[in-house]
Amino acid sequence: MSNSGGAAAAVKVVVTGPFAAGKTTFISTLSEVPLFSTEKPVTDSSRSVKSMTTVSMDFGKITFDFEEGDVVLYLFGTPGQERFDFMWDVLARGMLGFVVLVDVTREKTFTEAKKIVKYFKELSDVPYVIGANRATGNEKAVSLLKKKLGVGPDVPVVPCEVVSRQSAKEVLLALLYRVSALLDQDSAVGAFSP
Ligand SMILES: Nc1nc2c(ncn2[C@@H]2O[C@H](COP(=O)(O)OP(=O)(O)OP(=O)(O)O)[C@@H](O)[C@H]2O)c(=O)[nH]1
Ligand SMILES: [Mg+2]
Repeated sequence: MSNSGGAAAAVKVVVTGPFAAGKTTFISTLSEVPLFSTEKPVTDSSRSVKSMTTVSMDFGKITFDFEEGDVVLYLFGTPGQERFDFMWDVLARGMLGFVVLVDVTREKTFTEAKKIVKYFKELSDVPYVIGANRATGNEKAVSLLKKKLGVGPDVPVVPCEVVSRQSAKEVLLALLYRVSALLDQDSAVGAFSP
């Protein structure tokens, strides 16, 4: 990625995935500004999983300091519950890439994750990566997730623990390399700059 002159490039990234995958935690772990979040108490049977859920969006920001210049990522987290999916289209507008987080310890959510991947791919043909959350000690579940999602070898599946900043950063870096490679390839680096 060329970002000469030290000017900051801005990239909009959507963080999506099934209910309780760790999306809000991911953005909160990474963001260098206080997390903007819209969490409300869970009112249906999912309450047994956790008490609060995102109802419209999360927002955070992280800067990567590369030799060529800063790249600022604006992170938009979606709600995980399907009844709030009207927000998915809104949040996806103008995104340059997306992350699909999946909690690998909850196999029941893998089918939902596959649907979400399909939905976002149809919204926009941009690079994406899968963040396999809670992967430590769950290598088998990560393999199963890969199989269930049926994504091609060009889609990175990055094992992570989103409570760790370093680990969460690796997921974003995997995405950023794909976004920048495509932009360089298309000679469309200009689109990267705000
Ligand atoms: N131990 C551990 N706990 C995690 C990790 N990631 C998320 N959690 C916990 O898992 C639960 C779900 O995390 P959230 O970040 O609220 O999930 P979400 O995807 O934003 O959920 P919705 O917005 O309701 O769809 C929370 O209780 C987190 O504290 C992780 O890597 N390790
Ligand atoms: Mg959330």
